[in-house]
Amino acid sequence: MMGTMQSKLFVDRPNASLPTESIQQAVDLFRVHGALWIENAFPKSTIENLRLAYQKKYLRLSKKELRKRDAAVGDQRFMITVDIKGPFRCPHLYANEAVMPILRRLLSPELRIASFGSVVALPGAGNQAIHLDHPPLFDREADRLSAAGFPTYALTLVIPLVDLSPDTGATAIWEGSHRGNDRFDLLQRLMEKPNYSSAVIPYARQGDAYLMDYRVIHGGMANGSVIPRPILYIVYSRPWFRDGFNFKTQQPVSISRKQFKKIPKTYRQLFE
Ligand SMILES: O=C(O)CCC(=O)C(=O)O
Repeated sequence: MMGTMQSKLFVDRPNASLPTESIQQAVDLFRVHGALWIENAFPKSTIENLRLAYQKKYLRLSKKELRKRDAAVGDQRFMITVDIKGPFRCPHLYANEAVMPILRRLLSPELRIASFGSVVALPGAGNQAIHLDHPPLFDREADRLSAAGFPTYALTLVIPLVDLSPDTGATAIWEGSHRGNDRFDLLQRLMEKPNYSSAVIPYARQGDAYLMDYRVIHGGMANGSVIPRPILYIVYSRPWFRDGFNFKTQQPVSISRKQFKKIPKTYRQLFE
């Protein structure tokens, strides 16, 4: 039996800032669990518009084209960098009023967007291999152990563009696996023999989002429905972090000079 996600925050009004106590509560939950489901962060209509734009631009690409872009991240599952323009260039999306204060406290007021894109699980996609999004920052085992309780250096904001359900699947997350000395043993066991009994799955609706520490063990679940399941992701990080692991050939962020100039000055630092 998979558990329900303990780490959850409800936003009363989408795109609105939260009281200080709620921000602190969210930060504390994330630090403990390495994940946080944020309900009602965005207006549903905004997400539906993004879904339509995404469908028009990216779901037209053939599997051959996607493979040429080096985008496969599993069986029938593709990672596509999204051009930051039109509805994707919306400050409520990348600098959301409810989410941003939580991120600033977790990462630093100097945080940056390390990558901005999407993962789409097509109908029939199987379970993704259970994984970490980035290898440990330190190679030597002794250094890894010293780093086991470090604060987060990067995290992913996942924004599902469709309602997630047991049919469409969602992301299975091993809460608490971002820290502790036994996380690598757990990962190895799960990679060798996938077992979801200790995972939690946020069946998020359009308008919800979930945060995952870059160190948390997770994996996309099968899509047994007849519709594609696109999720947008925005990875926020401390300013010194560069993701050379996931983006050897694909661009982490795609924004033209013209579009960058349209970003309000207060948010430009996020993209620098
Ligand atoms: O498809 C999903 O739900 C998650 C995808 C994912 O975790 C990844 O590609 O790293």
